[in-house]
Amino acid sequence: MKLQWAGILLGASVGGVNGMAKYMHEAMRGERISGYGKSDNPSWLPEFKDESRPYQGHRIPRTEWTLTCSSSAPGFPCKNAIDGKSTTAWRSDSSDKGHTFIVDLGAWYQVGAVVVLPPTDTDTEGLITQHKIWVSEDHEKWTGPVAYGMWPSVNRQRMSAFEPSSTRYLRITTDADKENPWVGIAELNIYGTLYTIPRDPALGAWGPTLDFPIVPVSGAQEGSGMLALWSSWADDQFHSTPGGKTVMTRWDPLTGDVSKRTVSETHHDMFCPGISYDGTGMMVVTGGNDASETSLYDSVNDEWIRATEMKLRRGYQASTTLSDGRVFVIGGSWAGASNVDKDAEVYDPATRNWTMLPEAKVSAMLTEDMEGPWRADNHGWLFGWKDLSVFQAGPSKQMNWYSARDNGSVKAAGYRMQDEDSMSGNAIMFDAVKGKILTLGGSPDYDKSWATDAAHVITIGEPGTPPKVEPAGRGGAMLYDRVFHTTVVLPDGKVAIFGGQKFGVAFNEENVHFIPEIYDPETNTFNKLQQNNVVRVYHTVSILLPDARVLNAGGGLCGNCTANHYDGQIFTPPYLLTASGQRRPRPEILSGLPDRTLVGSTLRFKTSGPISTASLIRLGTNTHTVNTDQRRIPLDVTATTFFGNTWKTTLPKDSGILIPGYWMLFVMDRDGVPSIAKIMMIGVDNRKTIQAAQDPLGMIEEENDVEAPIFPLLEGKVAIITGAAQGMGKATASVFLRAGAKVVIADVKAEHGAQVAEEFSALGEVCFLKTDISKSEDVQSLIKQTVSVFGRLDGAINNAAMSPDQNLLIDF
Ligand SMILES: *[C@@H]1O[C@H](CO)[C@@H](O)[C@H](O)[C@H]1NC(C)=O
Ligand SMILES: *[C@@H]1O[C@H](CO)[C@@H](O)[C@H](O)[C@H]1NC(C)=O
Ligand SMILES: *[C@@H]1O[C@H](CO)[C@@H](O)[C@H](O)[C@H]1NC(C)=O
Ligand SMILES: [Cu+2]
Repeated sequence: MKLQWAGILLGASVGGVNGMAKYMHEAMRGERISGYGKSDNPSWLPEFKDESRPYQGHRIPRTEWTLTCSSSAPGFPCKNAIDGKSTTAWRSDSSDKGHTFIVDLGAWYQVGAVVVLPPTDTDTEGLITQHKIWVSEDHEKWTGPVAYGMWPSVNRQRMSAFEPSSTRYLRITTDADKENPWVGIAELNIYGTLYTIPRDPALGAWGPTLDFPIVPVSGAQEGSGMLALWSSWADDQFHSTPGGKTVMTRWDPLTGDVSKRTVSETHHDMFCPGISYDGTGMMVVTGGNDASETSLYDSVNDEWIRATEMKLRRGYQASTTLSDGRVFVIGGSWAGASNVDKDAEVYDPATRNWTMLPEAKVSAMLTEDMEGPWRADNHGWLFGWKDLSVFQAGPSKQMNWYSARDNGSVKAAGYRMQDEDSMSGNAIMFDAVKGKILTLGGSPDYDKSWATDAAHVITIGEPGTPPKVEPAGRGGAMLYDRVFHTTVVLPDGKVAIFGGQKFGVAFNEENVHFIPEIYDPETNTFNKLQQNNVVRVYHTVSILLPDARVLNAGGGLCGNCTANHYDGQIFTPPYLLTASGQRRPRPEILSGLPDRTLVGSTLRFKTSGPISTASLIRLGTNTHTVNTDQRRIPLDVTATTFFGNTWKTTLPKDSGILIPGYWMLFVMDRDGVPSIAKIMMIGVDNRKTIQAAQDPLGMIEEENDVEAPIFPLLEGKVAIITGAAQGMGKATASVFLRAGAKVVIADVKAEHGAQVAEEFSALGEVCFLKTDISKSEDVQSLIKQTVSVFGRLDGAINNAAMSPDQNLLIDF
C-alpha cells in the first residue's frame, strides 16, 4: 500500500498537488476517508446494492463546494442537491434549452465517478436520463464528455464511472426533453480515487464512458454502423424470466445517441444466446432464456423478425457461419434440458428453416466440468471454414473438425498441446488467409475455477487435416491468467485482450485484471496496454468499432447485486495516438468501394493519401467471451495510378476464408494508422444467397434486378475511348474500367475530360489525353502517348462524332 501512495503523489498533476495533499491528509486520518466530515454528515448516503460501486472510490467531502445551476424552480435551489437530505431537491425550470449543473469542488481530486439521486417524491418526473459529464481543472479548459449516454428511467440512484483525472470543476448537462421538461437532483455525490493511473499514449487510452440504460451482456456491430447491445427481459437481471422479450439499447458512434427499447416482436428473451451474422447480413440470435426461439435482426432497417424455432432447445450454445452463408449451431445444455445431446443443426437464410445434422455429434466437444453436462457443451470456439467445415478449437481440450455436409460429421483434430479444458477462454482468427487462430486462457470449470495464462497459435489447413499447434508468447503464456476476458482483433492484426479474473467466479469482482494486453503475431509477444479503472469480468463484451477503437462494456446482470455495470468504455489503441496523446491523422477511404460485392472480386478505390496495407474484419457479435463472427483477412494493395492514391486489391475467392456477410475494410498508412472502415456486404456467387442478401426480408417476389457484377473480361487490356468526356463515351469508359481495362479518355474538351478521368480514377487505371480527332496529327500523338503510358493498345471505341480526315478509324 505504501508504494502505491508514493505513486499517487508523483502522479498527481501540478495543479492537483495541493488538493490531493489535503485530501490525502484527511484520507490518511481515517475518519474522513469517505469524506464524512463534521460539516458533511448527510442523513442520506449513496449505497451500492444493485450496481458495482466506483472502483476504489471515496466520497469527496462537500463542505468546500460551490454550485452553479442553469436555473432553479422557486423553492428548489441548487444547494438542495448537497444538503444531505434525500427529501429536498434542486429542480430546474422547464426551459427547452436543456440544463446544466456545475460543481466547483474547491480543490483538486482524482475524480472518477458521479452519483445522482433523483427527486424521490416525483416518480419519474424530473429524472435525468440523457446526460453528458465534463471535467476541468480550471473552469477554462473542459475535457469531455468523460461520460455520456442514458441512465435507466426508473427512480433510483444512478452513477457514471469514468477514468479518474485531476478535476476541480465538474459539469453535468442534459438536453431538452419534451417528456421531461425539468430535471432535478435530490443528492449529488462525487467520488475520487486516492491514486492516479499514469497515462502513456504509447499504451493506448481509455475514455469516454458510455452510460447505458441496461447492463449490456450481448452486443453486436451492425451493418448500419451502429451498435446493438442487450441484456435480458429486464435491464438488470435474467432470473425469473416471464419470457417473450428483451431490453435492448443502441448506440450511434457518429451522433453519440443512446436509445432504448423493448423487443417483444420475436417473443424471445435473448439472454445467453448464440449469435451469428448469416451470409445475407442478417443477425441470427438463437435460444438462451427462451431456448428454442430464433430472432433475426435486420440492422439496416432496425427490424426484428421471428424465424422458425430451432429443432433443439439451447442456451450458451455457440454458432458460426458456414462457407455457404448458413449458420451452424452446436451445444447449449445450459437451457432446455441437459439430458439430451445437443448435436448440431443448421439454419438456412434462404428458407429460414433449421435442419438437424445428426452425425455432427456434440459428444466430441464436451469438457469435464465439475458441474456436469449443463456446462460441458457451453460456449464452443467455432470457426466456419472451407467447404462447409467448422473447426472447433475449444474450450474442450479435444479439438475437432465438424462438417455440415449431408447428415454432418465430426473428426478429432488433436489437442492444444498440454492445454486443459479452457471454458470461458477466448479464441480468435486473426489471419484467415493463413488459417491462424489465437487461443487465450479460460478455466477447467465454468465457475469457481482458476484461470490459466495458456496461449496457443493454431494453424488450420484443409478441412479434416491435423492443425499445427504452437505456443503463443514467451513460454506459451499471456502476461496474466485470465478467464471471462474479452478479445478483439485489430485492423493491423494485433489482438487486444481486456479484463477477466484470475479465479473465475460469476458475479464476483475479486482477483480482477485492469491491465489489458496485446498480442503481436510478428514478434510473437504479449505486451501491456493502458490500465483502466472499471471492473470487466463475467458477462462483459468487447467489440471493434468501425473507427478502429474498441468498446469494452457490461458485466453483471444479476438483479440486486453489486456486479452490475450499466456502461461501457471506449479504448483507443496506440495506433491512433501520437506520443503526446493527440489523434494521429488517419488515411481516408474516399471512393470506389461498393456496398456489396462478391468473394474473389477485385476492388479499386481511392484514398486521401498513401497507404501500405488493408484488411477486412468481419462484423463481430459478442456474448460470454464468445465472438465466432469476428475474423481478419489481411489484404495486399497495389497502386494503380496516374492521379495518385488509387489502389487495387483482390479478395480471397474461398468463402470458407471470406465467410459471406458484413465486413469492414480498413486501410492503414505507412505508420499503421487505420482509416475509418467501409462496411461492405460480401456475398458468395450463389444465386440463392445473393437473392436472400438483396432481400433479407423476403419482400421481393420478382426476379431481383440488381446490377450484375461486371466480370474482369478486359483485365490488362488497353483501350482508347474518344468523346469520353460525357454521355455515351463516358458510360463506355466506366464499363471498360469496371471490366478491368486501362482506359485513355480522348476528348477535345480538356476540362471535362480531366474531370472524368479524376472521377473514374477509383475504378481503375485511367488517363485523359486532349485530342481533336479531326486532326490527323492529334490522333497519331494519341496513339503514341497511349502506348508510351500503358505499354500497349488493344482497341479503340471511336465514340466522338468525327473521324480524322473523314476516314474511319481502323482497329489497332
Ligand atoms: C420451413 O418450415 C416450415 C415449417 O416447418 C414449412 O412449412 C416450410 O415448408 C419449410 N420451408 C422450406 C423451404 O423447407
Ligand atoms: C442421413 O441419415 C438418414 C437417416 O439415418 C439416412 O437415411 C440417409 O441415408 C443419410 N444420408 C446420407 C447422405 O448419409
Ligand atoms: C431490488 O431491490 C429493490 C428494492 O428493494 C426491489 O424493488 C427490486 O424488485 C429488487 N430487484 C430484484 C431484481 O430483485
Ligand atoms: Cu451468463
